[in-house]
This record gives sequence, C-alpha cells and structure tokens, in this order.
Amino acid sequence: MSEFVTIEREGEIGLIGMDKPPVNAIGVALRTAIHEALSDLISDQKIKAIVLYGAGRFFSAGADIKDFARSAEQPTLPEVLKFINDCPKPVIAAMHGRALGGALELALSAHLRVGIAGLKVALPEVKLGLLPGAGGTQRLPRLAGMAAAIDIICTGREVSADEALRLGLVAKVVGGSSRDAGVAAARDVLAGKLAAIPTDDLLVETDDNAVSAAKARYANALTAPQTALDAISAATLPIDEGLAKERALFMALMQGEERAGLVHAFLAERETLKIPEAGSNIRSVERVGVVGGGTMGSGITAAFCLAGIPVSLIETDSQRVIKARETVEKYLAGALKRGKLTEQDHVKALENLVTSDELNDLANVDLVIEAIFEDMNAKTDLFAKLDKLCKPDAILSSNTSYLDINQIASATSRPAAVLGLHFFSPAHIMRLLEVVVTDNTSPDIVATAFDLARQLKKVPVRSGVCDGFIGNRILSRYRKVCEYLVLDGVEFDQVDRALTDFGFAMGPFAVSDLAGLDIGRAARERKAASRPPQERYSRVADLICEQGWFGRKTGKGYYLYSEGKLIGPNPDAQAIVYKERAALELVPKTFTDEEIVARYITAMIQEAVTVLEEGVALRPVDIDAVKLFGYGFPRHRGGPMHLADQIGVSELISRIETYAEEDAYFWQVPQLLRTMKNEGQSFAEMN
Ligand code: 3H9
Repeated sequence: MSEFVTIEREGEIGLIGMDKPPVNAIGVALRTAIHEALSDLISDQKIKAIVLYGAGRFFSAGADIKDFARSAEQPTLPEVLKFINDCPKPVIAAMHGRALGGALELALSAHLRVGIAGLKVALPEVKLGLLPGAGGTQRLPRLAGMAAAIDIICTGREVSADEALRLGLVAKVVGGSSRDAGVAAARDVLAGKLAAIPTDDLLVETDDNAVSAAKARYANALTAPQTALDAISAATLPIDEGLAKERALFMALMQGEERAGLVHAFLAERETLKIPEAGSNIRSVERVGVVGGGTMGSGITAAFCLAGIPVSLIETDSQRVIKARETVEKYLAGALKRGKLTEQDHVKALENLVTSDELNDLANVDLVIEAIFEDMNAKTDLFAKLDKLCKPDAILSSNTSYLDINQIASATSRPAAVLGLHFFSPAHIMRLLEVVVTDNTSPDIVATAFDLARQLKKVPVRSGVCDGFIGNRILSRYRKVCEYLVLDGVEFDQVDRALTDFGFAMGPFAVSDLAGLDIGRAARERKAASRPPQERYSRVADLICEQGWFGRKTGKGYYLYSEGKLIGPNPDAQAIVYKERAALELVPKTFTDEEIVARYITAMIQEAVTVLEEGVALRPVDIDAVKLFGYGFPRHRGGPMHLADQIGVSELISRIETYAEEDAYFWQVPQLLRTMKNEGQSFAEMN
C-alpha cells in the first residue's frame, strides 16, 4: 500500500486517510493510492461504508500544483472521482481545515459530506487560470444550485462551514476530529439516520438569469472565469456530457499563458521564502518602534497593529504625534470596516498602540523601523542615537527607498543588527516587503525579518544594497522609457492606456499623479549631480512641476482632477510637451500600443537582468515577486522574468539592439542575456 494513505477498518466502516504532508496535494501518487485503497475496501465484504478524511492541518489543498505536467496521467482525478461517485458502498467525506479545488471536488463526488467547525472550502481554480476540472462545475450546481455554483466558482472565494451547511454542501458541522466525525456519520448512514446519495444522480435546475448576469459580469474578466461559466452552463446536460465538456475546457486552459502566469505568481509568493538564512535563529519581537509618522510610518504602524504586534510610534512634537495617531486610527477604522479586523482586535490594537514625541520611549523595543525623510545625515544621526538608547540586542532597520544602508549601519556600534525593511505605500495594504541585507547583517536578523513578514502577512523578498534596491531601481529605468516615448510623440494617456490594457491597474503617469509629482522631482534632483552626461533627459516632468502642478493633490498634473476624481488629460501639460519637442527639434512619431508595451517591458527586463547579474536579487523569481506584489505587475503575466522567458532571450536582444539605434547609451544588452542565449538557458532554470 502507498505511503500516502492510511487504511483502517473499524467494524463495518473502512477509513482512508490522505497523508501527504504538507497539504495533502493530490498528485498522481495520491490519486493512485486513493483509487487502490477504495478498490481494496470495496472488495472487502465486511466493509459496508467508507470514510475519506485528511491527516494533518487540512483535508487537502487540492490537485498538486507542482505536478500539473502529470495531470493527464492515469488514473486522472476525474477518473478517481467518478469511481468514488459510482462506488457501490456509501462514501463519506469528512473535512477539516481546508478543502480546496480538487479536494472539494473529491468530497463533492462522495455520497455525503460532513465538516469540522472552522472548515473552509473553495474552488479557487480561476485564481490559477483554471476551472475546477474534476467535476466541480458539474457537481457543485447539483448540490448548491446554479447561482451559488457560479458565484463560488467564478470568484474562487472561500465558503465558511456555516455557509457550506446552508448550501447543502455538508450535511453536518461538528466538533472533534474529522476521522471520528466521519465514523459517526458513516454509522448514521448505516443506521438509516443520514442519507448518502451519489451526486451524479441529482439534477440541476436551469437558471438563465444567473447565467446571463454572470456573462455580463465576467465579459471583461480573464479567460478562466468566462470559461468556467461555459462549463457550469453545461451542468444541465446529462452528467457524462457535462463532465466531458468540463474536461475539454479545463485541458485548454491548462495549456494557456494565463494559467502559467498565475501558477508562477502563486509559487513565487512561496519561493521568496527560500533564502540562505532560513533556519537561523529567530529572535523574539514583542514590541516594535516606528520613528516618523508620515504616510509611510503611519502605514507601517498600522500594519503591525493589524498583526496584533504592540507598536510605539515616535514623532518630533506633540502636534505631529496627534496627526500621526489620527492617521493610524483612520487606517485601523478602515480595516475594521472592510472586515480585516474584528471589533475585539480593533480595541486591542488601539490599546497596544503608543504614540509619543520621546525617542527614549524606544529603550525597550525589540525592533525599530526608521521612516523619516530621505536624508543621509538625518538618518545617520538618528541611528547613532538609537544605537545608544535602545537595548543592546534590539534590531535597527530603515525604511529608506534607496539610501545606502551600509552607510546607515556604520553610524551604529551594531552593524550586524541593522537592515533595511522597505515597505510599500500604503504600507498596511501593500504586500511586498523588501528585506535589504547589508554587508554585515547577520543571518539571524534576516531570518527574524522574514518571520516578522509572515506575521504581517507580507511577501518578503531578500535584496542586496544598491540605489533603489530591486524594485525602485528597476522602476527608475522603465519609467524613463515613458518619458522618452512622450518626447518622441506619444500622449501621456496613450502610454497609460496601453499599459492598463496590458493588465496594469494604473498607467505610470496616473501613478505619478497619485504619488505626487514632487516626489519624482526630489528623486531627480538627488540624482542630478551623478546623472551621466550621455543619458537622455526629459525636462517635461520638471516643467510641469514648475507650474505648481503636483498631480492629484493639486488638482492638476498629467491629468486634471475634480474633487479628487480624474476627469481627463491635462491639455496644459500636453502643451508643455509640444513646446519641449519643438525646442529639441523633435519630429513626433507614432507608436502602437504594442510598441509602447514592448519598450516598457524590455527596459524592465533589461534592468532586472543587471540586478540579477550583480547578485542584488537572489533569483529571477524574487524579481517577479517584487514587481507582482509591490508594483502592480499583472498577476496573470507572472512577472517580468516569467514573461521574459515567453518573449525569449533572442527576441529581447534583438529588441534592445534595434532600440539602441536611437539611443545606444540607454539600450545596452546585459552580458547575462548574451550568455543565456549562447547556453540556451532560461530564467526559469535559474530559479
Ligand atoms: C486544482 O485542484 C485543479 C482541479 O480542479 C482539477 C484537477 C484535474 N499543490 O501556502 P503554504 C505547497 S488546482 C502543490 O505556504 P499555508 C506550497 O507551495 C489547486 N503544492 O501554506 C508550499 O510549498 P513549499 C487548487 C501546494 O498554510 C507548501 O505547500 N488549490 C499546494 O500558508 C505550504 O503551502 C489551490 O489553489 C497544491 N495545491 O496555506 C490551493 N498548495 O513549502 C492552493 C500548497 O515548497 N494552496 N502547496 O513552498 C493554498 O491556497 C495554500 O497553500 C493553503 C495553505 C491555504 C492550502
């Protein structure tokens, strides 16, 4: 028998326990094991009912995402599930923790389901660019009705145990272990107290309203929810026809780029945790200090409050303290309203929040995050003070977006305990956290930062020190391409439209308006002295700032705003572009949306490759995670390095060489790309 299932016999009841840590993922080995175990119990005359349950934390996380290449190997999951449905003895699925995707489908093919309190079920396949491909689109409507099935499948949302009970997905929700609950339910079935019915025997009522409403809702969505809807619509057909249709649609999605991108994004979130420092001693962080209560500092403070970690926020004077506290309280009230925080946790978070204008109040914290303005002298002064007043084993970190953390660390007597914790605005919402490791940061400090990120529900990515770290350094390059495109003939809103059509939530010019054009200007001023004379420079943004137009907050930037709402392009900003083009004697050219996207993405990949070459990022997948979780890169495209593999190294080199005919300084082929071409290597292989 397989190592992945346990088989037990308790009187007339046979038990199959799935036992494949960490999440009972159902790959070919577990599928085979379940099939064999079931055959064994069917042929055992003494067994009258069969219970399926999961060992460990969950019932199961569904089909094995890492084993998708083998999903067509026999027995396929649909075959195993048909075997369960057709089993001559009643089969009871007893679920605890989570039953997701193929695992819920497994339970739907059983004749009765029971849940343990706290259970969450879902068919999250659309989030991976798929549809439930093992009967979910046919059996869920049979049990819960068409409208509920459309909602659950097309959104991929989680369903609580109570809702599952209401919808008829489980017959009972009980306490205790799933194994024992399964045995109890099986006894009830054998005693005639509970009915066990093959799901495939049930009929589905058509619901044209629900289908047409969903068609309209998902008309502009990704392919997966639309295709899932087609599969669900087939649930009114005889079961075998519906299942065949579902399988065909599932296999088509499996081949798609959308699926590849979304699965890569899912795995990227977990891959970034695999760092050289993993396994080092993790220090306990009981209370955190944040210095600086501006947008970043308040957001960071709120992030800790949301995670239930006590935090002390320090500002320079009482007025600023009041303002910072109000901001944090506003963020927490928002989280409460959105259901991210319970009433009870909200009260506790406020109790755990200390605000003060006394730096000495940080004497007992375990970790300090500095979030003051970006000035090296101010930061080194502060770190020298913190070094003196904080506990000897306190960790000191900076939220700087680009300054040299090695230099900041050298202002202290504990450089091994200094690192960068670069949050992204709004810090209580954005998931990315760049963990910037200096030349001296010790492994236990890095491991502690990663553990903290887990508590904050962030996606931590390890970065080396360089100007802008992984994210902003790459951003500063592809952002320049937008400036060049505008000078060369494209209107701001065409750039934005091309990129939102590609999948970014906002275009780069709309983002600049939102962040405030003064922020970008400060960064340009800082770099002005070191800007290479050969580098092409667009003055357009500076000229717009000269008008006092800083974007959304001033009502004018690249766009015009009324009461905070974007109402259209700013013709006066465009006039500045025309004037600048004339001054530079540039003849405007036209660019298609595809050309705009190609230049933008190629510049992003070009700098990302340099970041890899220099070892600032550990692996291509870390860069993907940075762009996905901090910069709005469209999730279904998997990240720039995943996309680079799809574009191909030769094509990328050819693009850069073509663009170099206009600007040979900006467009240079990184050596790593040439090496990859010669060796036929992909970025995926470097992960
Ligand atoms: C499907 O079912 C298709 C069917 O309809 C049709 C088939 C024909 N497979 O997230 P964690 C790994 S599609 C393989 O850190 P948590 C994960 O990568 C599937 N591996 O734990 C990680 O590995 P590593 C539909 C999986 O407690 C480790 O397990 N199902 C799978 O924070 C721990 O994971 C889903 O979409 C999997 N299915 O969260 C569910 N799931 O240590 C996806 C996880 O090497 N999974 N791993 O990095 C989840 O949502 C979360 O992992 C879960 C646990 C909530 C289960």
